[in-house]
Amino acid sequence: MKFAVLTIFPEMFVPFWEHGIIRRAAESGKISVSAVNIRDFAEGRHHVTDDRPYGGGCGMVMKPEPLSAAIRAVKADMPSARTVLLTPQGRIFDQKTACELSSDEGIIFVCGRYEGVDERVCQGFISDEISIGDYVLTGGELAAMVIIDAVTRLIPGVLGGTESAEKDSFSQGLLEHAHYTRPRTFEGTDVPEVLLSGHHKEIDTWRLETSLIRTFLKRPDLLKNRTLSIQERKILKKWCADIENIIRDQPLCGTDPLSGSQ
Ligand code: 6GU
Repeated sequence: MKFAVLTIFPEMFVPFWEHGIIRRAAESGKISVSAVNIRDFAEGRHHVTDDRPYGGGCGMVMKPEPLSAAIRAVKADMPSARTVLLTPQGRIFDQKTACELSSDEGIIFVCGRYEGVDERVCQGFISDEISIGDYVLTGGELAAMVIIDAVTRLIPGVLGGTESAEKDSFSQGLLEHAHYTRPRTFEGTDVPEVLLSGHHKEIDTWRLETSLIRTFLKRPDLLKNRTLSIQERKILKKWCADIENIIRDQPLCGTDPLSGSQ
């Protein structure tokens, strides 16, 4: 997978390319990365990339000529790549989109800055608009890094055997189960006994249970949009029964503070 990023701050990407899994993926040839300076495509002595908006108003707009020239130059090397504009107006990035993008041959990211990009560039040179969430960043650079990071780890062979993408939070529509490592007792809290038992089936069941309960407590919206497996249904029903038993076994006492009566 080839990633090219068009930005006026290419230096922002240097530490990103040079660490961790992104670095390893680049070194092993699973990805190739480049940050292209839009300023290099700007004419004139000052290589200006922005200008005042027609119609007035505050803020600056990215000029169309340098940006379109930069996109054309990069596209010549990556003819099959989609051209993604990072903008808060784009569709919201999620794990499913990361998965879709991970089978592309190449992606060109265009990082907007200032108040926005000249509309004629958006219309003539951009195939996708993506946002990373409902908040406003000063530019698309961090968003491009977020997307490149999430996509890279899904490319086959990028994660080693010990770091699996299949068990990720979201990949099965559930949050990941709880994790423990040594020591066995930390500040008075023990690792759950089942994890020390060596019973792989029981461990899998426990993990699925913690995964389900976490999702229910932290992100119930994820459960609503997902079909439960037979085993998951069983686990949830067991909890329901356990909770009902607890309630049934409690004696009724005191008054109901919500009813307002004494
Ligand atoms: Cl992709 N760009 C900017 N500037 N702000 C954002 C964003 C992108 N995604 C969320 N906020």
